[in-house]
Amino acid sequence: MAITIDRIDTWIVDVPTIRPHVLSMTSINKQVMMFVFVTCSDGIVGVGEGTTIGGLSYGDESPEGMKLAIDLYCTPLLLGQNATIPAAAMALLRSQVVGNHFVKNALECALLDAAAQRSGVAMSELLGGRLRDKLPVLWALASGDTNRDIDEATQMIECGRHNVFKLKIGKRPLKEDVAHVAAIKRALGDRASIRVDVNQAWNQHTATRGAKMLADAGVDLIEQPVHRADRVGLEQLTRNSPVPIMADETLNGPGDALDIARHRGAHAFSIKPAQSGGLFAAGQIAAIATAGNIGIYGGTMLEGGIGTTASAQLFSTFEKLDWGTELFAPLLQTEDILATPLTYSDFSLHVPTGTGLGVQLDMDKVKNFRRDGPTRSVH
Ligand code: MUC
Ligand code: MG
Repeated sequence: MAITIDRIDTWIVDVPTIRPHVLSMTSINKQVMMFVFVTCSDGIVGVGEGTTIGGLSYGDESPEGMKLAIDLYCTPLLLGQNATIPAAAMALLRSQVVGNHFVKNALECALLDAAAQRSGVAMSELLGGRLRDKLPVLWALASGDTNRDIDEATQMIECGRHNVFKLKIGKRPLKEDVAHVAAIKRALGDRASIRVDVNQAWNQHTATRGAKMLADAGVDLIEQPVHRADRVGLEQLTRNSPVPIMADETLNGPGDALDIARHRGAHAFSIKPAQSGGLFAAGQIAAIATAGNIGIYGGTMLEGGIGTTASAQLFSTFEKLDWGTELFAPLLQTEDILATPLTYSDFSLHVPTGTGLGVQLDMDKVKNFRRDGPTRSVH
């Protein structure tokens, strides 16, 4: 008898951050995670996560909206489907649900987690096979305060956790932002690589000036300087900037990747499974980047332990990982909601080796942080 998808539960969980995280478009003090649990008829439960930044201020989907989309539209489609063929379940979902990339990614992760547990392998093996056990991981300096950022970075370097830093800029006038970046680079010197993420805040003129000023300040990479819709602007910058340009918010799936690659519209791609519409879609972006000779970077939506591990499982299969990863976000939360926290050392994240995702949620902690709602048990 076929093993079927028997039940799907969604929870919203709020965990505070260790400090404010300030981006050009919003500041956050907590991270909101939507967890989806897919229970199969053989008793195996797969889990996935849908997380974004600042409700709807970063992208088109919010955790609350993801929950609603799954409860109302995806669950009725998936119940009773064969749980052993995640690709078929996802094809059905894609045929009936437009967009909703974060939702698709969370469900695909849960289906793959369950399938990999059932097969007794790590999720990376269903995604093509693991090529590395450790992923280089940077830290984002985004407290909004230059001295606090310098202290934070110094501590990270000294304890061997991170020596690459991404500075979130774009909120302040250009000159102030560049002074902030230059002060941090001066303080850290050759001990660290400094990159910036503008989160779409600049127009073309500011971006052109900013790229030159940031080059003089010693910055190694500029992420998404202009609005996500301004592909032509990104392409022009890529042609002229003295610092490599990375695409992030403009990259919402393999179609975007192909379009950008065709026009040589970026030097690097920040690959995010949620933004891409799933783990396999993110893998397809990596293939397009490789074919187009575009640098690869493992991005994050500041997911907690589940989403971060899913991304790590995928990124571990990448042949090229030119710019490393930013899978640091569980460390930004005050409480780790995994039964065994992920290991960060040697400036790297260790990819879990157990079956499925290879990590388990600490359900007591998760229940503690869970928003009020139906208290049906998932285990
Ligand atoms: C983004 O804009 O890349 C990743 C790191 C961080 O601080 O924010 C996220 C999203
Ligand atoms: Mg970014």
